[in-house]
Amino acid sequence: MTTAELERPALTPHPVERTGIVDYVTTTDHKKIGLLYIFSGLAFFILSGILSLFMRAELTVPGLQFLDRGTYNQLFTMHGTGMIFFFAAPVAIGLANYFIPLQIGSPDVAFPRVNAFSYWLFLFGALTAFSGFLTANGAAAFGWTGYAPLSDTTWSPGTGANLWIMGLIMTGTSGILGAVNFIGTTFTMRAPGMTMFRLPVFTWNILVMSLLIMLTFPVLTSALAMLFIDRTLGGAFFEPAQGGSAILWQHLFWFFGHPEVYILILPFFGIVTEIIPVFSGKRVFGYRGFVFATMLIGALSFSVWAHHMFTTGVVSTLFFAITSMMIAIPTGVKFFNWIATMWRGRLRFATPMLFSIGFLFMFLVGGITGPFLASPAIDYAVHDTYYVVAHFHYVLFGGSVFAAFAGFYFWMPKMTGRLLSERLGRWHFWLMLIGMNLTFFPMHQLGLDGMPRRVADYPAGETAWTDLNILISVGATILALSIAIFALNVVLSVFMRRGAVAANDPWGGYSLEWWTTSPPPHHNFTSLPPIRSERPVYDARRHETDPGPPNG
Ligand code: HAS
Ligand code: CU
Repeated sequence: MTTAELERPALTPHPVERTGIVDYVTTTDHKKIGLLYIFSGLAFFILSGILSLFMRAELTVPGLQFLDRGTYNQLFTMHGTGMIFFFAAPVAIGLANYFIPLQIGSPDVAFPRVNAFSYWLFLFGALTAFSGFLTANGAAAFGWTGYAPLSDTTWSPGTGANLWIMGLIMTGTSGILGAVNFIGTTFTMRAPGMTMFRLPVFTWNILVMSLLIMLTFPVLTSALAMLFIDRTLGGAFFEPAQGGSAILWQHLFWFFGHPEVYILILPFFGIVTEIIPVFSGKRVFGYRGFVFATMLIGALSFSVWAHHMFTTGVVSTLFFAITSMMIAIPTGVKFFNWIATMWRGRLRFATPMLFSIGFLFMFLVGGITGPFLASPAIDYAVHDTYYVVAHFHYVLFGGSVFAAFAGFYFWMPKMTGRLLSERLGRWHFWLMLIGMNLTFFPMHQLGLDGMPRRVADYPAGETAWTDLNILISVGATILALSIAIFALNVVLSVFMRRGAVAANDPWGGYSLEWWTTSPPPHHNFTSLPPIRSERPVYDARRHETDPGPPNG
């Protein structure tokens, strides 16, 4: 190997290209589109979070104080819709947009114009759904699951529901186009030497996520189209009185909806799998195990949908209980691999690692309540109670959100050229950890005590419920505070440029994004190191300090 091959780009930050708003509107650069996705996703995170604070204000004590029941229904519907469709998936897609081309050594994604189109379709779709709040009857109010017959015109008259359907059809189409792009990019744009089994695990997980999107989003989109026909053209797909089937909606929705929950976690598994090895000073334990476990989770996720429908009485509880519990096996493989990666490593507890470890503990709590819910006998007791709310917030907040923040602290320096403040980052982490547990842990107890989900009020006689609800609202306030600290951190460190200037590789990273400048130039790379393993930058760094035998 020649020294020229090993020559790294200058260690000074790349002069940030001065870009105006117009440039972001017309761009087809995957990095700018990635940033657009990330910042729009974060905006919807804050918006949907504010909706939940209104719900917490209402639920703190019994009696209706601020909201009427109808408004409350709109709030939880748009909270769930916003968090799942407009925040969690888009932020993952944004990070994937930014980092997949970098991680595989490519100048851009396979279809840059389609990529720009996907982003704008997503943004306008999300705004369309939220615009329901501006209509006479308000926004959709039947939950993010849109169950029939609640979503028909008798129960949900008005334009808000139609806007919700249209919005989701748009964001769903955007997701499909995004998935096509990631699959095309990963299969066709890899740098020489970047074989499939040298792909960073994040890229692998996005690939599997994309396959899940390709196979399930069309199902949701079709169901939504059918619902739209029922509502506006006199169709009767989901109207039993006219020969339709309400349960059909649930089958279609959950055939999409259960793989969707893995769409919402696989990218974030990928992020922590990038971070833990770097901050443990070791290579990832069981690389192939991770990849195959991801594939197995993806495949199994198509066979479990009816665990959301146990109490309908029309599904085989035994079959779906067994398949659901089997998912614990590949997930458990990942857990043991994460722990083995840290085992005897030289651990560094910088913020990305703190959030990753927070993820491990919190996701574990949420994951473990999964098999409980997958046991039909238990599910019959706790279905539609706060126990389910506790489960999915531990996996989605404790899992996806913790890992997303791990990713932000890890990659923000690469995207912006500035490191976020570690001090504010630690405040953010600890407050979020405390707030999250105060908010969501008591919900297990509330659920076991029988408090139903999706209600604006509860009886004043249930004093235990009131105590727990007060605790939960205190927790939610702490959570909101922690997010405000993160926002402050971004404003101070990035926008006001107070953060330390990031070198190419501030953490001692392994994958190719750490080879180029922070932020990378328009076409990403001026040179690439030889790619001989899944961590080429680490190999090159080793080679610089110890070049080995000549010509070696
Ligand atoms: Fe879930 C409901 C079952 C993972 C998200 N889930 C939801 C909802 C959401 C959601 C959003 O079977 C509510 C939807 C709504 O609005 O109605 N879930 C599971 C199972 C797993 C699981 C079995 N869920 C997730 C992930 C999510 C997510 C990931 C998003 C990120 N979930 C259910 C069921 C319902 C449900 C029912 C319906 C409830 C109802 O009544 O409505 C698994 O993938 C979890 C696997 C992970 C672990 C932890 C790590 C594994 C280790 C290995 C050893 C563990 C073993 C198990 C051997 C298990 C460490 C030991 C078993 C013991 C019982 C101790
Ligand atoms: Cu499920």
